[in-house]
Amino acid sequence: MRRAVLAAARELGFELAGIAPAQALPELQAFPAWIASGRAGEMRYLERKAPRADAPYARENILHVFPWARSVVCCGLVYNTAQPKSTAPAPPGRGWISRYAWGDDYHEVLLAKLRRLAEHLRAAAGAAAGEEAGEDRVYVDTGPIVERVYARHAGLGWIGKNTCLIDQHHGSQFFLGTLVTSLLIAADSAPEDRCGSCTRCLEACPTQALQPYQMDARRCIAYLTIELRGAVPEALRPAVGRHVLGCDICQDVCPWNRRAPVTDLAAFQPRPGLVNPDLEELAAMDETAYRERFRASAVKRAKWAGLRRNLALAMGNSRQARFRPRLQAWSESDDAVLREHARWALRQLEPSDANP
Ligand code: B12
Ligand code: SF4
Ligand code: SF4
Repeated sequence: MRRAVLAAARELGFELAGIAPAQALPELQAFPAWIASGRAGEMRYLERKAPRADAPYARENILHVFPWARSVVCCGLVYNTAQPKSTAPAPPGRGWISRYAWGDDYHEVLLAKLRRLAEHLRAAAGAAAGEEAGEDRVYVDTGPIVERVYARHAGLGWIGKNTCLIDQHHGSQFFLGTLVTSLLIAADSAPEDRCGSCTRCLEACPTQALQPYQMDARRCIAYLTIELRGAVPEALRPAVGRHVLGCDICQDVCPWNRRAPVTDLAAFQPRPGLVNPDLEELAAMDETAYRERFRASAVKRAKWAGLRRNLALAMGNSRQARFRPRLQAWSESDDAVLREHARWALRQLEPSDANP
């Protein structure tokens, strides 16, 4: 059954696949303290409670929510494409949308593959046992599972100091998909940590969001530009730089991504204009054009309001006077958050002697 499910995962296009045991894993002991320290920010879904009084958080142990689970099939799908890194020089006034959001929404791409994988597994189990396989669930992001921890124990990679899961051949620019099953399948083992004495990601992070193997998500640009609704804390705005959605810096400086392979999957190839996007071109879209352009795209998670807020910050941080008309228009917007961010951005465009 193990061989059949891993072969099926490869056939479906997953570059990485392995099996973890469905049990509380040692890294998850750090989870309650991470939540209690407030580092999840406003991502309340991470605090989902377990249906057991002695175990506060669902994510502490997969068995809290899936008591029938015996194995976790973890799969990785590369999204890296042959495009410049965020750390490479770009023309002035260009923004950055994270690499993972250039193509189609990854949730749908992976879920379709995982559903087919579950069918393969049921068929293999039925053939082996002469009866129907039991329960299973498939998830990409949204399940009460800390996916990287299970994927590590499924042998897909080690958790780097930047908190990403890294494979020595594929780097870290791959998504994870998870299939929880009641079938018992022989598990893999976790690979060794190959970060060594490197600290590049910790040093390159513009907001100092990282400590080795742990993140303060409240400071991460991915959180600030995608998850956070409302105002971006003023102290962090300059460090957000040109990012309008997500951030790739701690992966782009990682030596394991230097020669990482790229995908030829059509769904993950960049849509036009999203690599080093023109800020004014994005800002000129009305809401209808935005919905049309980002249909079935992960960019939609930031919402129309969030994207415009982020564009205002990136324009201010660019110090390019050509963005003044757009920012002036936004500084009178009915949207209070956009109005305030545009006014902040206009102050960044003032000559430096007036703005020491
Ligand atoms: C919330 C979330 C975020 C948050 C918080 C990120 C974070 N580090 O926790 C924000 C919005 C910031 C974010 C950003 C990104 N995310 Co995200 N995110 C998630 C999500 C939905 C939950 C993660 C979670 O539970 N975090 C809670 C913390 C506690 O978990 P953790 O960092 O994984 O920490 C564990 C380990 O680090 C472990 N640990 C391991 N070793 C050690 C050693 C020590 C000493 C200690 C103390 C702890 C420790 O302890 C923790 C468990 O208790 C997952 C999907 C999922 N369901 O898992 C995707 C996921 C992790 N994200 C993903 C991606 C692609 C990204 C971005 C690259 C997107 C972007 N470019 O903008 C960035 C990467 C930023 C980064 N450096 O991690 C991928 C990661 C793939 C990979 N190869 O690693 C995932 C798996 C989604 C997917 N299905 O593919 N994300
Ligand atoms: S994604 Fe960007 S802001 Fe977040 S930890 Fe990595 S470098 Fe820092
Ligand atoms: S940059 Fe260095 S320390 Fe950071 S994740 Fe990559 S190898 Fe590990």
